[in-house]
Parts: sequence; C-alpha cells; structure tokens
Amino acid sequence: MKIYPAPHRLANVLFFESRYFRLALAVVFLTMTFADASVDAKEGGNPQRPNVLFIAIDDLNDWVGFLNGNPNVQTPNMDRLAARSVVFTNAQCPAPACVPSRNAMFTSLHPTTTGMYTNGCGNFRKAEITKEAVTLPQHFMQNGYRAEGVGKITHSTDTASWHEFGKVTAEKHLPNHEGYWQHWGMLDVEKEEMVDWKRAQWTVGRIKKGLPEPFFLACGFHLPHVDWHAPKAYLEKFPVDEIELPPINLDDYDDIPGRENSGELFKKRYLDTGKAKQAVQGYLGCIHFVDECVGQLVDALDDSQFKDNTIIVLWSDHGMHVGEKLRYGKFALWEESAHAPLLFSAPSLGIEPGRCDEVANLIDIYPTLIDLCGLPKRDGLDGISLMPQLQDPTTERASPSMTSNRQYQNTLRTKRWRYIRSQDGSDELYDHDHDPNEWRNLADNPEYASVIKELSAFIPIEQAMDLANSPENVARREASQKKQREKKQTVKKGKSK
Ligand SMILES: [Ca+2]
Ligand SMILES: [Ca+2]
Repeated sequence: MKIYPAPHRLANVLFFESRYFRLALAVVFLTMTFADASVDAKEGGNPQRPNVLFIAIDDLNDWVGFLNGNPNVQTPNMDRLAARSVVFTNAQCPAPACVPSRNAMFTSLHPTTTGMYTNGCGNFRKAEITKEAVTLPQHFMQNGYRAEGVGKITHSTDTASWHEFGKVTAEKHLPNHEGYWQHWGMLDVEKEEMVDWKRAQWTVGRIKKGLPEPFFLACGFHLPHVDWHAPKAYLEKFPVDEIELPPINLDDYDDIPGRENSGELFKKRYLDTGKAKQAVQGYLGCIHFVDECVGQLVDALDDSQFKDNTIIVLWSDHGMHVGEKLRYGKFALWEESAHAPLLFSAPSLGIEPGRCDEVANLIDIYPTLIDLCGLPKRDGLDGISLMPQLQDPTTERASPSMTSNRQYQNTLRTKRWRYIRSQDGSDELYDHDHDPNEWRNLADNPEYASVIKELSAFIPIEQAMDLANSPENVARREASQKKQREKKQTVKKGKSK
C-alpha cells in the first residue's frame, strides 16, 4: 500500500497557464522586492514588507464553522476570516498541552528535539537547548519588524521576544463549580469585563494608533480553555435541550491495549446526569465569545490603513475532547486533542483562499511566515514551510506530522492515517477515510502491517529526554505542590474556626 505519492509533477500541468505559475511569479517578485529592501528594514523599517497579525486561541478543537466539527457551533467571524484564507483542515499540534505546544511553535523545535513534552517542561529559556533560541517574533525583530503582543502566546511571557507586551489583567469571576475537573457555567458579567475582550481591545488600540511598519502584532486569547465560563448571553444561545452530543461509542476502549473500558463510568457521570450536554454548552458558549473577540481584530484591521498589507494567522495550540473517545480534556494523541485550527490570510500577496487537506504542524508556522514575509531563512528549524500549499493547496506533503506527549510516545498523521505508538510499544492505527472518529483500531490487522511499517520509519530513534523529569523541574513541582497543600490546610483551619 502506497502512502506517500511521488512529489507533485509540474510537467503534468499546463504550468505556464496555471494559477501556480501566476503565484510563483508573484512570490518571485515579492522575494526580490524584499531581498532588496532588507537593508532598509534593518535601518528603521520597510513599509513594503507585509505586517503580521498573529491570533492565538487556547484549547480550540475543530468546533469551528470552517472545520465543520460541530453542528451547533457559531463562529461567524472566524468563518468569514477563513473564507479569505488558506485553511489547513488537517493541522496538528506538536504536543497536546499548552506549554510544550507553544514552546515548539515559538521556536519551531519539536518536543522530540527539545524534551519539552508536557506542561511540566518549564520555561524554554531555562532549558539548555533553547535558552538562546531566536523565537518567531525575535526573528522578525532582527529583520526590522516591530513586535508587540498581549495575552497568552507562550505560557509565561518571553520579554526578549517583544518590544512591548500589553499588561491586561483578568477580573476575578466566581465560577459555578460543576463537573469534575471541568467547570462550566454562565457568568453574570458584561463582555467588556472578560479578559479576552480586553486583550482584543488592547490589540485594536494598537492597530488604531498606527503601529510603525512592518509589525508583528500578536494577540493570545484564553478561551475556550477551561473553565468554560462566558457571559450568560453567549451560553444561552445554545439551549441544553437543543444540543447535539458529539459521536460517542461506549465500547470504544475495547480494542485499545492496556486501557480499561470506561464507557460505563462515562455514561454514569456525564450522560445520565446531563453534564455531557452542559459541558458542550459551556464549550460552545466560550468559542462563540472568543469568536466575537477575533471579529474585533479583523474589523479593526479592515478599517485601518494596514488592511492590504497584513497577513493574518490564526491557530490554536491543540484541540480538546468534549466527550469524544469518552473523555474531557487534552493530553491525548487522538484526533480531538491533536487536531487544531490553522489558517493564513494573505490575499494581497497573491495567496488565494482555499482549503488544504494535507497535514501541517504548528511548528510549520515559523518557517511559513519567514517565506511569506520574505525574511532570511533560519537553519535548524524542525518545521517545514507551508508555502507550497499556500501557493497550491493540492501540493502533496512528503512527510507526516508528528505529535508527542511523552518521550517515545508519539502519533504520526498523514492525510489518511493516524498511527500512535506508546512508550510500552503498544500501538493504534486509524483510517480517517473510513473512521473519522478513530473508533476502530487496525494495528493488529496484518492487512495494515505495511502501513505501520512505512509510518514507523518517521518516528525518530533518538528522542530528547523528558525535561519535566529534570531535577530542577521536579524540585519546582514539588515546591509548588507543597505550597498548594499548605494553602488547603490554611483554608481548612480557617473554616473549622
Ligand atoms: Ca492550550
Ligand atoms: Ca475503539
């Protein structure tokens, strides 16, 4: 069975009459223009280089209109942005957790290179391998860009990566604690009180004020990260009795080695109690809210002098299970955790709107933006530029995307397959052409041995040691846990008085 077809053969198309040729001409022209202008850029900016509006969303899975991941979702603003973008319908995260995914995106270094697999990996500036890393915005700064940002881009703000970083503080809302570790509910507050709204307004303010060009302006939203709380009006748009649950298979774990069947427990906890629908309501409400925040940015840009010279990138750091595969949360190597929205809007650079079904990875954003903006390339990045797919979304990609959540615990995704190999050597194979919910594990079926063999060849033999287990990170975690325990005891004592 052949998984990776031969590279795109231009001889098979009427190249000189093709859209590809026109785009290639545009890119050659832009590259020449920017190559000539790079000196000017270092000497105080070059207005001809495109600006970048970089929109990061947290824990947003494929429940957006433009990925068709949920029938009830309302994302009109992201959908209208997608309509003028190249949407990567099969983008995958480097790791299904905030810290490692963002660190990898920011440095274009995969977790298997850095050892940053989990949230316990710590700040990338404290790791030997990345302490001197030139991050995505730093590379832009080094090439004459003004870099500003606000909100959650990396887990803790890297001051070396920004000329200015907005300080927008969150209001403390009292949440309605329901469910288990997930909390969802309605807030009796105005949208203007929400921290994401304030982050959007900060960014709108920078656009209106007129940033020096070229600029790299980043806005990172917190929602729909848990807690799934949004102002009442946003959740009320999704009445619980009208909510459709995602496809759920209570026997799903029967064919996964080493996993207990938790179908019964899931049914008892979430389906029988009605919490499954409440959770979906919370998630949908938060997505709808963040969508409106994104709309503020797009409108501000469209009303500004930067409209025709600004690339918009929108991405989420990974996905989220909202009942799929009998779970709530991320930290898994299945589709709902690993898949993330990713789009690039650059019509003024000749990038025509389209949909690319080839795989992509968030670590590809860095080299792609380098190419889109005509900046000097950087050696040593793990990401692969998506420029060929932006120019022609049907361009095939030669290698799979890899997501890792532990050392030697990886998943590879191609357009058709997902292959998961765990630390203990057990594995799973899913055929997305026939099983988009990843319910039927084909790994033990000899018919697919050749698929597994071909995919396995892409798993790195050497994978960086898990930094979460370094003595420094273990000590930091223990100190933090001790502090939490002490805090709880103090509260307990206070209550008993
Ligand atoms: Ca996240
Ligand atoms: Ca299954």
